Amino acid sequence: MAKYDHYVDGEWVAGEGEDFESHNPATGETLGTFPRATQSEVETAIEAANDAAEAWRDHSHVDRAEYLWEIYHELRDRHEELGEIVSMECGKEIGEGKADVTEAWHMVEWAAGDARHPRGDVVPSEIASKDAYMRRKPRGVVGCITPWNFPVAIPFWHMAVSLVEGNTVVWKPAEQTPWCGQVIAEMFDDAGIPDGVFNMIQGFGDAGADIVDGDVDTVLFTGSAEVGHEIARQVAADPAKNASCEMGGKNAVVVTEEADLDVAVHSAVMSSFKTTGQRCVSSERLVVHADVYDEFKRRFVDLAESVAVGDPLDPETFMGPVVDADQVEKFHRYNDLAREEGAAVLVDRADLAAEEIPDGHADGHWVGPFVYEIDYEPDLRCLNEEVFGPHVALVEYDGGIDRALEIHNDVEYGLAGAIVSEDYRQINRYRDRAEVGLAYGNLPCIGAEVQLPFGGVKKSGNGAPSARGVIEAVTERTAWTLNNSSEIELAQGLSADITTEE
Ligand code: UN1
Repeated sequence: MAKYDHYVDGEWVAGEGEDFESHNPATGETLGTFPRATQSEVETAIEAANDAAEAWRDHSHVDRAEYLWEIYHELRDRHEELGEIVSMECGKEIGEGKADVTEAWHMVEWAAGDARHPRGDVVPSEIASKDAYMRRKPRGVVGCITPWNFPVAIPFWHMAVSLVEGNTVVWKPAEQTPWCGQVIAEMFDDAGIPDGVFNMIQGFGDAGADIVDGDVDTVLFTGSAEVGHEIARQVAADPAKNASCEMGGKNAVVVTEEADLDVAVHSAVMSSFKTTGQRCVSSERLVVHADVYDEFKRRFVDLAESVAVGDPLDPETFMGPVVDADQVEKFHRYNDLAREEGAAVLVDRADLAAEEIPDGHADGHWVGPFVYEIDYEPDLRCLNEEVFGPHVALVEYDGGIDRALEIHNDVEYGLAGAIVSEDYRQINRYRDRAEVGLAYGNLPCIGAEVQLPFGGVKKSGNGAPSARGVIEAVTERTAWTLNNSSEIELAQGLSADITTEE
């Protein structure tokens, strides 16, 4: 089995830390051995990125983007192969594994294409002889910490824009998906990116913390709320640094009495069970009007009973396994909690039946849908805390759209949500009042395109570390004013005369 390295300063570096293994969550099979970065290895990577920063920022945006176009083509050429690696390493079904790679090249295309678009603003001045502009400069070194559930797409959300804008990067892939990290690093190596501009170190949370503590200018983080809030707090204490963090959600789909139930059921199943509920935009709450509740429930339950859980490499599979044993344990813990809090269980495939587990996959992390109904009360933990699995509550409401919104917004998170309704007044009310960063009408609350600002409000994050949001995080603005006259004239009626004592 292959043993892989870190990629630092243009070299593959063996690393002196302990080794760790990557496992296939569907089979338990070991996929590769990786070095766990030590603090001094993280520091060396950050030093390389700092040393490379000056020369990299001297390239034009268009020249920097050329390296990314190379990667864009390699992502497309290796679509099938890399899609399978994603499926094998994080357990997503193959269609989603391939979509992860597609999302990655879309992001690279956006960032590299953006290199030829205007940047900054021309700002009018009060003084006719002055030209004023808003210009952007790279911040320097960007530390990127990415999750396992989009192991190819999200690294490119962070890194593609950071690099085109003239920053160098130090990246730590999730410890569950180091092989995807390895392949991405190979692509940067193939593209011939200058030494030190792109650095990848493998490791766990301690290595992530060393990036955050290290000599980096910006931290981009996508992952759990627990870790993200700690990073945001730590970075806020250092005025020289900034952080853009995207964390989880306790997302809801609202189905009103005016809903087309075909759209509602389809949207809810996609929102709750795609990626086995392991998207930060997955929906664990379905808030359904009393008039349509019984029919919606019957149809949703039927599908939850029958969605195909199985081998992620089989194109007939809808849901693969969850990523690891910790996720299985958390899922069961929250299912038990829901029961304790008074849930009436409607579908319990949590312990997947032995005959549903594909041959040769007994060591996989298998779970199936767990669906329950519960009377809404504000403080129920099962309606407030993110599980990150196919754990779904049906909550019935009575009254107008504002009652649905009250329930929808009554969580600390605010990432994604959807409304299903044929009534434009209800839809627009939801659009204006739903406390989320990504809102959908008559659609699932998953599947955002890369050119949208991806990020949430409230506990779900700040700064949206994708597309335009990344530009904000990884550049500094300069308000630049040039005088075209040999006289100095100031704005606000401020006198430019120098009076002397004579
Ligand atoms: C995530 O949920 O962790 O919007 C990222 C989507 C994807 C990205 C999801 N484009 O569903």
